[in-house]
Amino acid sequence: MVSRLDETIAELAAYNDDPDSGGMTREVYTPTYAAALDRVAGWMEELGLAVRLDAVGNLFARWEGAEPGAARVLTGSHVDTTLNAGRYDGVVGVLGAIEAVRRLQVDGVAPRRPVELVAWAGEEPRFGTGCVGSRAAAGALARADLDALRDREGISMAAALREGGFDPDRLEEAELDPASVHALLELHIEQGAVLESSGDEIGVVTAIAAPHDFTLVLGGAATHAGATPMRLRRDALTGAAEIVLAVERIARASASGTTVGTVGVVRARPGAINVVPGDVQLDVDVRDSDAAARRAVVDEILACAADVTARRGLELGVVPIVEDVPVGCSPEVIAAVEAAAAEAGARARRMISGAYHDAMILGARVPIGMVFVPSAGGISHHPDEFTASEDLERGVRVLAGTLARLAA
Ligand code: HGY
Ligand code: MN
Ligand code: MN
Repeated sequence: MVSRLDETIAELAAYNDDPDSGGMTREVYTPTYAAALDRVAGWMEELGLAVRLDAVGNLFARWEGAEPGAARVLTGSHVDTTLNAGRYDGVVGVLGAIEAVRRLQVDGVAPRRPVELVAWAGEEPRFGTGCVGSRAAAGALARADLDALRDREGISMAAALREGGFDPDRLEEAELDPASVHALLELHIEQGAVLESSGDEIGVVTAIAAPHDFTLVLGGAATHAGATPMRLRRDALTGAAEIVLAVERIARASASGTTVGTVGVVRARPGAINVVPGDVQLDVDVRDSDAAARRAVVDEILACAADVTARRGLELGVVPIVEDVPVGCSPEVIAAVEAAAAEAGARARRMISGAYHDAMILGARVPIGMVFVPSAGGISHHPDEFTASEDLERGVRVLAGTLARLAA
């Protein structure tokens, strides 16, 4: 059975800047992203909702409640993707929310509180840091950040905003008043294999792990690969290799047992086969829902990097990228999700989100909750990302039931 949600997910997947790779690339503030967002706005308007774009391109659609002045229930996710990604990450939370509201309307549910759908801009880290749209909404982005945040080509977020028809100087207009939000709810694919391996069907998220990311800059000597004897080298890449392995070792040994550490980006210059690498940059991503454990792991990684570079006669620099705070989900929202899951007859389990989400950013200021549906094989951020139709259907049903409770 192919549901309407399957169809809209498939239609949105056509807005892709890298179709030949077999994966999805749809980065925020690109023309392809703008066209996809416009298609999403069309689906929202079909529900009779008032649609608006804020100053940084967050898309909102409001379903008025019986009490328009009451604090709203926000629900949504993102439709931008990382590189060579899948078609479900974020998209399920935006298109699934549209389906949930459609269902509630068809069932004649009249919410007391306004229910507002949202597609956050830039959840994926095109500019090095993720969740730029929800950070703006949380008042956690300064105007200077828009010039400092840059993508792989060195394009600033401010320039990308202008290119997309937005005005970076109107950033502050995007900030939401926390008092105007009763709760924020995000339906999302799990992106791991906990649900699939346990046979559970719905994840009731209790906390969201947060990233502490930074770039390690190693300076050595770019010399002739043939004429430089091994004992006279200051090879920045061999030093970096020791550190990459240390990130893995230290994260594995973390006291919490839930810390993860990744070096996903290595930039080695000059990048010629016959030159000893003189400059290397490592982008390091360390995450945990336990802030103290994450702190201990980062401190040990930095101490190890200092040892390795001192021993090898290399210079070391550390450039901060982001240090977000892990957040807990609201007990009220967790209870509403569990009640909706029970009503839907779904096997639900409480769990932590290893991935970060826009809900993590807003969670510092408003009550949040998340509903997870299984990812086949635990695969995500990959062309093979997949969630079965019946799992999507169950997620929409639980989301609708949770919205009905929170908006009552
Ligand atoms: O990296 C993350 O956790 C998110 O999927 N962008
Ligand atoms: Mn993602
Ligand atoms: Mn996501």
